[in-house]
Amino acid sequence: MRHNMSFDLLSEDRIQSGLKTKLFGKKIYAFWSVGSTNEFAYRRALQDEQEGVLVIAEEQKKGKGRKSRKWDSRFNKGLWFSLILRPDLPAAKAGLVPYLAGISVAEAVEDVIGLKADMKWPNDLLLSGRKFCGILSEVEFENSQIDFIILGIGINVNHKKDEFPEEFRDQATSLRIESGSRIDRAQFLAEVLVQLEKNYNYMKQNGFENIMTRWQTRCPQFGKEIVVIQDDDTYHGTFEDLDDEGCLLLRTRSDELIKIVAGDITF
Ligand code: BT5
Repeated sequence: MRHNMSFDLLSEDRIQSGLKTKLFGKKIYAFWSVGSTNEFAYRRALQDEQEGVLVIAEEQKKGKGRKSRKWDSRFNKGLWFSLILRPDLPAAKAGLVPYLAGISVAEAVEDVIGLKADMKWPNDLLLSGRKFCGILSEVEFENSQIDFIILGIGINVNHKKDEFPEEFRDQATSLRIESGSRIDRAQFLAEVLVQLEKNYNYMKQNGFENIMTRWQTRCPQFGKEIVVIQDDDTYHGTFEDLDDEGCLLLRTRSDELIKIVAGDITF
């Protein structure tokens, strides 16, 4: 199949010319097709690549979700990218970085498209109750400090409804479907990177508290009754809080407080 879409290719030049950041995206690896941007970035980071490097692809052949799930990353439709971060933070804080990423994407969506995205624990972003963005952060530790974090973000931008796989078509959406118009991905990426860099710098100065509060106010399930699945266990209770490592604290009906480290909320 021939692609006639040179007006909207995420080339390094095109991305670079729209950048408004000081650090994020100053060095770019832009691929037509790659296995996973997270995996490429991880390998580069192991070879001492510096903070702020952006790895992005038009298509991922093996886009990854959490727990060996797949992330559908079809050609030319979305933003599939990873950033190398090297925050000077203890290992215990690594789990908070995806929250920072989530609100950054939500704030970019609100600024550019005027739509208010909801957060779904742990790190999904929804519009009209459907997922348009997923975040996968992978961390390398050195003793009890973070050596680097690969922050992977997938955003469905210009998909039409029938461009999602049938198995999750009803649960997925794109910015185009929600806004009713096609979106310039390079411009939108520039906005996401601005918000990410702003929040990242803010966090370095002020810690995560305000960021976590902003996340909570965007999460409709916060403080409400939820069902959480962790491995083979299902828990019912109230989403009471997030702890200082990003774990979900669930108040069960028998008034126990359970800490959920990794799981999924079902509706
Ligand atoms: C995620 O996992 O949502 C994390 C996705 C991270 C993707 C980015 S893209 C750039 C970087 N490089 C990578 O290789 N990955 C990152 P999880 O919460 O486990 O959700 C995965 C589930 O979401 C799948 O099992 C599907 O049900 C659904 N899904 C897959 N692709 C989707 C898509 N494009 N849009 C909406 N839902 C999708």
